[in-house]
Amino acid sequence: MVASQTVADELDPDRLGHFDAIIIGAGVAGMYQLYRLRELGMRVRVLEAGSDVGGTWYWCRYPGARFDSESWSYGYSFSEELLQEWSWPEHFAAQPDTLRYLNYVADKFDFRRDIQFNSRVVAAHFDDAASRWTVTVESGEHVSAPMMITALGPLSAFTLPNIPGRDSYRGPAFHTARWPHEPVNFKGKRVGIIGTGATAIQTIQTIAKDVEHLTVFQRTPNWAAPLHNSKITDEEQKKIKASFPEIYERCRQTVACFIHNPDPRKTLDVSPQEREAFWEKLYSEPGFGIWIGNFKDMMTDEKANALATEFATKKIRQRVKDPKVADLLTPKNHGFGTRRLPLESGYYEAYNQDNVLLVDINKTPIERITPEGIKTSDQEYAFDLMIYATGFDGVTGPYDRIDIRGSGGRCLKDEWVDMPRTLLGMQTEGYPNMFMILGPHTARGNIPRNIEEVVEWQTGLIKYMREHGLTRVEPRSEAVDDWVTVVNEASAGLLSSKIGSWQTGVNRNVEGRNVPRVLGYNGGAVRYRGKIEKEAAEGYPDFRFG
Ligand code: NA7
Repeated sequence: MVASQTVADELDPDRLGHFDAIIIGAGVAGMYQLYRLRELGMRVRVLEAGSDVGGTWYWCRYPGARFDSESWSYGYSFSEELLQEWSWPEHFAAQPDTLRYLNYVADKFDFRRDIQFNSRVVAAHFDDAASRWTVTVESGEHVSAPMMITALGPLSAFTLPNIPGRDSYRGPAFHTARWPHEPVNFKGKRVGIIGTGATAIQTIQTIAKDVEHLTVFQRTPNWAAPLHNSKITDEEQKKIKASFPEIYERCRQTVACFIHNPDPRKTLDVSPQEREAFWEKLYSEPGFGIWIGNFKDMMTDEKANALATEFATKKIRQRVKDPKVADLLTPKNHGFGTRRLPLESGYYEAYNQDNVLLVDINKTPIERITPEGIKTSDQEYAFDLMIYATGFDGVTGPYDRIDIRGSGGRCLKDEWVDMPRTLLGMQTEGYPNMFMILGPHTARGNIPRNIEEVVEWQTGLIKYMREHGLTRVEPRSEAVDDWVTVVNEASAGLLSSKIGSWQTGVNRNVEGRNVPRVLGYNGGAVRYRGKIEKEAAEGYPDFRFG
C-alpha cells in the first residue's frame, strides 16, 4: 500500500505527472481535502511528517490534552454515516479519543493509500515553464504536481525556549508538541515546566496529582475559565446524533462557528447585579460561553473589558488560597479574553497543593538550563523531568519553515517577513496553484468547521478550472491589496489585535516576531462565508486564470 507508493516511484519518468495535486499535511484539513479531490477523480499524494494521520492530535499527546470546543461540534460533518457511527465519549474529548476518531475516519475512507508518512516537506518550488510544483521532503526525494495544497495547521511549528544551556540537561525533556508515544510515569518525580499557556494549563492540572513535586516557571499568566467537561450519557448521545443538522446550522450562524455566540447586549446596558449574575452563569456552564458568549462589547470596549477582567480576577482570588499566588496568576498585561482563552479543570486549585510551586521568572529570571534542571537568578532547581510548554510560531511559522518559491523564484518567507499578503487567506499572488487551508487571513474559530468551508470552496475552484480547461490560477494583485485592507479593517478596534500571542504571531523565541500582526480575518465567519460565496458565484473575478 503506502510502502509501494513511495516518492521514489514518482521519480520514475513513466509515472511523473501522475499526480494532479500534492497536499502537505494529513491532519483534519489534509484528510478532508484528499476526500474532496478524490471525488473530482484527481490523483493525489499527501505528504505527512508524522508516522500516521492526525496532525495536531498526532503530535500534541501531552497529559491532559483535550478539546475546548464541544466534541460533537468539532467532528467532520460531510458524512451522515460517519456522524451516526462515531460516538464521542465526553462533551470535550481527550486527545486519545480525537486521535482514535481521526484514525477511524482514515480507515473508513481508506485515506492511507494516498498518504506518504515520515515525509517532512522542506521545500516547494514552482516551475513556471511546466506550471508545476515540485515538493521536496527531508530525505531529498521529491514529487511534482500542477497543484499544491498546504494543510499545515496554524499551530504546527512548535518553539523551544532560547535559554542558554538547553541541551545540557541530562534528564528527559519533552516539548508538549513532541510528546513521546509511550506513557510517561510521573510518580515520585520532580518535574519542572516552562510556560503557562493553554497547553501548560492542561498539563499542570493533570500531572499535579501524580508528581512528587511540580515547579511551574511563569513569564506571563493567562486568563482561564472552567471547562465543565462531562461524560456523554446514552440519552445525550441519541439526542446529539438526532440533532446534527441543527448543531451544524448553529455553527454556521455564529461568529466563530462554535455553538456560542456573543450576547447582543452591551456590558453597561445591564445593572451591576444583572451583569454579575450573567457572568456567574457563564462561568458555571461548559465551554467557551464565558469567552465567546459574553457581552458583545467585551472584546472592543476597554471599559467593558475592564469589568469582565475584574470578574475573572475575583474568580482567581476565590479559588487560589494564597493571595500572593492568586495575584501572580492574574494577568496584568492583557484584559480578559484578549488572548485565546484556555479552559481548565482544576488548574487554579492545583496551586493550593503543597507539591506545586509557581515561580515568577520576571522577578527571578531563568539564567540557564543546567545538567540537573534550571538555574534562576536566586536558586537552582533539580528535576527528574522537564516539560517545555512553550508554544508555537503561530500561523505563518509553518510556512516560514518550508522553502516556498513561487513564480520566477520569489521566496514566500521573505515576502511575508512583515505581513502575509493573501486573497481570502487561500491564495497568494505570485504562487500559482498554491491553495492554503487555514493560511493567514482566513476566519478561524471552531477549526474543523473553518476547514470544511475552505476545503469545499477551494475544491469548487479546482472543479471550475477543470471544467473550463484552466490550468493555472493566482489572485489579482489589486484583489490581494483589497483583501489585506479588509482584513486589517476587520481587526481594527479589537482589543486582542494589540496583544502579543500566537494568534497575532508573537513568539519571543523566534527572531523578528515581537510585534503583533493581523493574521486572521476577524470580521466573523458569517461575513467571511458571504465574501467567498460571492466570489465563486461571480465566477472568481479576483483571480487570474491561465
Ligand atoms: P501558548 O499559549 O503560546 O503558550 C506558550 C507559553 O510558553 C506562554 O506562557 C509563554 O509565555 C511561555 N514561553 C514561551 N517561551 C518562553 C520562554 N523562553 N521562557 C518562559 N516562558 C516561555 O502555547 P500553547 O501551546 O500553550 O497553546 C497554543 C494553542 O494550542 C492554544 O491557544 C490552543 O488554541 C491550542 P509568554 O506568554 O510568551 O510570556
